[in-house]
Amino acid sequence: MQTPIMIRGFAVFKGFLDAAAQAALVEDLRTVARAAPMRAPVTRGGKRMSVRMTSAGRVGWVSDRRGYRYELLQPGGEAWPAIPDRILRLWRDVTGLARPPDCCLVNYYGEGARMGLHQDRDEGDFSWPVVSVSLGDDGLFRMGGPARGGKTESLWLNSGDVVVMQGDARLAFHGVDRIRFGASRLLPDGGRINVTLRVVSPD
Ligand SMILES: O=C(O)CCC(=O)C(=O)O
Ligand SMILES: [Mn+2]
Repeated sequence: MQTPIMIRGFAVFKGFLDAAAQAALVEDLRTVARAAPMRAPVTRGGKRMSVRMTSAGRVGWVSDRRGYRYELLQPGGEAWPAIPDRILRLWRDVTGLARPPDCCLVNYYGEGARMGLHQDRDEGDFSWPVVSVSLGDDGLFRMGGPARGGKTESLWLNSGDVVVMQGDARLAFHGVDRIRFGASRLLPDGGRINVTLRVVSPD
C-alpha cells in the first residue's frame, strides 16, 4: 500500500487509481446513475446546491427542506442501487476493513459547482473512516479542523486521488472551493465526480 501524505489528519493518497481503474469506475457510476438519477438537492433553507448527487448502497444521503439525512429509499420510492463491486474492493484496499460501507454518495461538480465547508456528521458512529475518491477535473479541496472558522489548508485533488478522513480528521471541516473545469479528459463533457463512502449505522 502506498503511504499517504498527511495534511491536518487527512490521509491523501495521490494517484491511487490509474487511468484504467478511473475509467472503469466511471462506467460503474454511469450504471448507478441510470438506476438512481442525479439530483441537485436543496438545503433546509431552500437553497439549491450546485453539486448534483445520487447514492448507491443500503441507504442514500438526501437533503431537502426537512434537512440532511440518510434514507432507505430514493425520493421516487425505489431502493438505491447496490454499491459496485469495484468500489467495495477499493474501500477494503484502502481501509483494510471487512465491514462494507452503507452509503456510496456520488457527487457531480459541473462548471462553477462547489461545496461549502462542512463536517460529515449525519452518521451514527464517527469511529469508522470516510473514504473519498476524486475522478475527472481537479478540485481545490479545503481542509480545516473540528471547529468552523479555524485555520485551513488547501490542496488540488486530481483524478484518481483518494482521501481518508479518520481519527482527528473524521469530524474536520472540509469543502471544495472550485474545480478546474475541463482540466481532465476522463469525462467527455467535463466536470468532477467525487465518490464518498461511509458507514452510516453503528451496528
Ligand atoms: O467532493 C469532495 O471532494 C468532497 C465531498 C464531500 O465532502 C461530501 O460529499 O461530503
Ligand atoms: Mn464531506
